[in-house]
Amino acid sequence: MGQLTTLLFDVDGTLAETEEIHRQSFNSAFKQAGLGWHWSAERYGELLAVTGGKERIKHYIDKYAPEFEQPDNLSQYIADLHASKTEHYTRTVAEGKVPLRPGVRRLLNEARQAGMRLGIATTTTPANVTVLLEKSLAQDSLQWFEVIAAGGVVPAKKPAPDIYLYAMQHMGVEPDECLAIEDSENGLISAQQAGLKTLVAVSQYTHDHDFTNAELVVDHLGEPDNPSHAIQGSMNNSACVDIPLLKSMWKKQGG
Ligand code: XBP
Ligand code: MG
Repeated sequence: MGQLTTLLFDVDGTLAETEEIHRQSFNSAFKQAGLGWHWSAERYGELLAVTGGKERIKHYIDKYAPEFEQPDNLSQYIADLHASKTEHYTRTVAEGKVPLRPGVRRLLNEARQAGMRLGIATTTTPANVTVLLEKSLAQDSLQWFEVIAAGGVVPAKKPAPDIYLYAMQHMGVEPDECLAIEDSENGLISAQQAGLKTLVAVSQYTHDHDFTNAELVVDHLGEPDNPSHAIQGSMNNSACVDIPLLKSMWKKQGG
């Protein structure tokens, strides 16, 4: 009988409500470039269906900016615009004012104390992960994760399974000893296509996403004084998402 040895965490929307900062950073980059583009929260919620900031900008141009005079080297233009956005984003997060979501720090510490292995599988740019972990979690927290699989290290971003497969390959673990923690429909699809049992903590931009196939969907990972609530599946009488709950969920799903 195997056991649950490894937790794989998504970043944006899962560790912290960072998508709103991404949105503001995109808008700052557009303004700095003299573009009259502004992504409202509503528009951004739609655009999040496309993962990856560069892919998202290209999708926006194709769908919403037909008047945009495309430069000869559009992909370089987008890459430069995205690099500017990443500068805005990392500068904001580096101020250390981005709080982790409820239960994230607690669960990570519980997992470490239980000797579990930790990895990250995210679509976002690596620099965004570094600054969030160092400034919002702990200065040395990059070392807590055996792999930080981020952004363009794989050919296809979520919902493709690539980033989770990459993370497991680099950790030398099999899907049946892992569990993924996500916030979005694309993330759920990616993790499940990689063969992973998945817990979803719904986030600010994913309340209307389809999580039908998720083993457990909660409002957040919870704290003893701020309990989680199951939106789908059962909390097994746990007040918050803790290691025993993850292990029982994992077993129930044929772990
Ligand atoms: C979320 C994403 C990212 C961010 C923006 O990643 O899809 O594209 O929205 O970051 P995840 P970049 O939920 O997998 O962490 O602009 O660096 O892509
Ligand atoms: Mg996410």
